Amino acid sequence: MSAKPPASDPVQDAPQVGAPKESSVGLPAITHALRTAQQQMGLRRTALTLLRVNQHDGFDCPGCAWPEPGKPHTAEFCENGAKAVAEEATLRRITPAFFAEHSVADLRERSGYWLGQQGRLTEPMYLAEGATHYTPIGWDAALDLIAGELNALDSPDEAAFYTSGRTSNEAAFVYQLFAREFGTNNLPDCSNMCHESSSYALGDTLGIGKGSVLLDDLEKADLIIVAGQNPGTNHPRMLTALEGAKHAGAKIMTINPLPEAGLRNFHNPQTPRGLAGPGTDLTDLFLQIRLGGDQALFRILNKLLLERDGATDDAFIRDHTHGFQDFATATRATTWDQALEATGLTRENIEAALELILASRSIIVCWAMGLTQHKNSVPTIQEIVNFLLLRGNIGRPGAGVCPVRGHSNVQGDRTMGICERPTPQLLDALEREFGFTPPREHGLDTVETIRALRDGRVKVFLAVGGNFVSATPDSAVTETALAGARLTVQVSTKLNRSHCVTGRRALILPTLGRTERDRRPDGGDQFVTVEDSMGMVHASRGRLAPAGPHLRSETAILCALARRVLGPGSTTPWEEFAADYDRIRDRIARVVPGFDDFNTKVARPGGFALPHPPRDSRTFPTTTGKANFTAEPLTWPRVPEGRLLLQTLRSHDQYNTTIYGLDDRYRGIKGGRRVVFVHPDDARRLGLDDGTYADLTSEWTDGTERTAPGFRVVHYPTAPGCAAAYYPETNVLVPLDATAKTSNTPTSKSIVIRLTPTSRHTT
Ligand SMILES: Nc1nc2c(c(=O)[nH]1)N[C@H]1C(S)=C(S)[C@@H](COP(=O)(O)OP(=O)(O)OC[C@H]3O[C@@H](n4cnc5c(=O)[nH]c(N)nc54)[C@H](O)[C@@H]3O)O[C@H]1N2
Ligand SMILES: Nc1nc2c(c(=O)[nH]1)N[C@H]1C(S)=C(S)[C@@H](COP(=O)(O)OP(=O)(O)OC[C@H]3O[C@@H](n4cnc5c(=O)[nH]c(N)nc54)[C@H](O)[C@@H]3O)O[C@H]1N2
Ligand SMILES: [Mo]
Repeated sequence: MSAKPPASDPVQDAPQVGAPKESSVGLPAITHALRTAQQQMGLRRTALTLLRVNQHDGFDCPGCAWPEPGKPHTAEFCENGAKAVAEEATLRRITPAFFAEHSVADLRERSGYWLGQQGRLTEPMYLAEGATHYTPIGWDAALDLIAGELNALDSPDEAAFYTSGRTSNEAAFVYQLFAREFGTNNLPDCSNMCHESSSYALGDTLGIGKGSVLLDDLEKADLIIVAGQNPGTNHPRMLTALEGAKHAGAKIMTINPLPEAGLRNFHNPQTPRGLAGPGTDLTDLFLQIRLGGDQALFRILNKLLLERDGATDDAFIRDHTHGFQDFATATRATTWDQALEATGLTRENIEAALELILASRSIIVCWAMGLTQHKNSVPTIQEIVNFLLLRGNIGRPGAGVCPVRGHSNVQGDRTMGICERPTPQLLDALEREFGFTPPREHGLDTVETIRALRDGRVKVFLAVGGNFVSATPDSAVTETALAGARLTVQVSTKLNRSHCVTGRRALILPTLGRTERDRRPDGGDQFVTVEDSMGMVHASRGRLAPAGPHLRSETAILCALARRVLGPGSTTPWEEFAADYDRIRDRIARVVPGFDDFNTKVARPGGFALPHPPRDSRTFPTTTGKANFTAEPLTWPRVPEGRLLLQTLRSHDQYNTTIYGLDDRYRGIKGGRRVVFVHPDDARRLGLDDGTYADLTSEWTDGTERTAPGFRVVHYPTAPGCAAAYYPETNVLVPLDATAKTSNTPTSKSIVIRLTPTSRHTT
């Protein structure tokens, strides 16, 4: 099998368009998974690696955060998990010769797809000020250079420490400890762009910003509502759980502007019926909602429930909640006109939903980015909490909130203290345990970090994982902002645009991935731990030989850096931590609630569940001591005449900014990514035939405009008035200041755009 990367940039963005699929997975998914895996890893490595995914003695899939069942299937991975593994376990390598051949200017012209296809980073590389090429640098020199820059800052707050959600608990814990001992809470992370709205909404109402259901609950539910999520692509193993729930008698309601194939019919590749039979129809009721209309939908449903005799759980409301009267008053004032305008649904649709709800005792609501990346995201999720509280659907089997997390350890990173707004409890515990005074003022989130870079307030930027310049909004603004930094440092497994758009000086520090063996200095193996979307913590052990002899684990890199930056003044045993992660876990056990006896508990196959007071005992650690009803003003996006509302979403062939390929099989797209999905009626009104090209221009409230050129128009059954195109190509359209109320998450799912026909066809 060839493990050679493509030499020239293969992105011929000439999408071919076929009919969208009506069902998902089945044999084609297995074929695709194995083909990609073999291209990157070869046959033997493919078999060896994929059988270790999500097993008790194996590694946690670096794909999504969906939990593993108590007894994993022998092949407990999905098509997209296999692609994530192949992307990391690839045999392709980037060596210093590659950087000698390609200048940074050259790399900046390449597509993200091409950069990723070049393989694993293998040696620390340095871009000196004014240099055109990266050159090799030793680990000691690299770490000295960072320490020199950090210690030369006027204030620790002139540094920002970004985290993407693949980092292990151990690395995350030492990272936040290092940043705080250094003196800053500037710990922006990908969560700021992802489930931050969920964390705010759930924290204020239930007292804990995490989901309240476990995997078993799905089979106990009478109704599962999947809103703003495309699990067929982004959490494929969730389809198996939904299928199990269906077979146990649950109904499924889907709320989405797009008819996503994965939620229609599922061919489970692990059953004969799924492989050869008719598959399982998942969705019982599909509500094709307008973008940003979910707050209004849940508000009108709540009103209808309030009006229906016996539809609410009055004992639960009395004993466990606060703020019911204000909520009820605001909700009763909601009108059908508001609900119909905001949602684009019919009264019959909504009444059908109500009937399904009334027939269901136990209800779970699942959601992802379709709900979190709008201006009204926090009130929307709070409205869902209101909806669940009304019928006592929190803290009993088969019921609850299920925000489905993205990155495989994004939830764990937060639990470990990666957060720009740490709780006083965390800071007190760090102070007690490590004997230093942590900074108390809040730090910068992702959007604020970009502003601070732009304004020269942040001068050193360090990222553990991720692809900051491509994942963040307002690409042109962000790239200029980063270019002003004195030093940018990327701890990474793979090459991406954040290595090409840099500060005046830049470093690439290559690190081990999940799949690789992590050796202690004494020769034994180390393992790390992760937390899934449902608060289960378990071990992850890589088995593959590292991609090169110079790679270091994230934890080892961060401990060595901390030692150099903080010097002998730090009494934290950084060397001991790097040499034996058990020592880090001992400290986590003393600092983070729920981790007592961590080393013993994590040794159990399958790990352990973290406490969740609302789920476990209907206790709500909120300011009122009860679950809080809320009464936020009802809002939805307004779109001027002749404009559309654009959502930016993922294709089936990408992992965030990592592009696996140029197809989006379920939506019928092949060989290109610059497509814009438009309802045929809107397209006709705008004079855009299917197959023509258009420039997308976003219009922001301050009068500024941003354009992404050359998108092929695809007539597609999306909700009228709403368009869709892929991220990150469209991030250039999202204004930096377009963020959700309270959570400050970029509103990547509701951007007002106009489409201008063009003959241009950008490749
Ligand atoms: N293979 C793969 N897996 C992944 C990822 C990946 O890129 N690739 N990314 C990971 C990460 S970090 C995350 S956060 C998750 C993301 O998982 P998802 O949230 O499923 O990802 P998106 O592609 O952004 O899809 C958003 C979905 O919400 C719908 N939607 C958009 N706006 C609205 C709205 O206003 N209302 C409603 N009701 N629906 C709406 C869209 O039509 C789409 O179906 O997946 C994780 N898993
Ligand atoms: N327009 C728009 N923008 C969005 C979104 C959207 O829906 N629309 N979604 C947002 C969401 S939900 C998220 S989570 C963010 C994602 O933002 P990020 O997490 O910053 O981006 P990724 O593309 O996941 O990062 C991929 C890179 O991570 C590195 N990497 C992979 N594995 C490892 C590892 O094990 N260790 C280390 N150190 N590095 C590793 C590789 O170098 C790879 O190139 O993007 C956000 N941006
Ligand atoms: Mo995410």
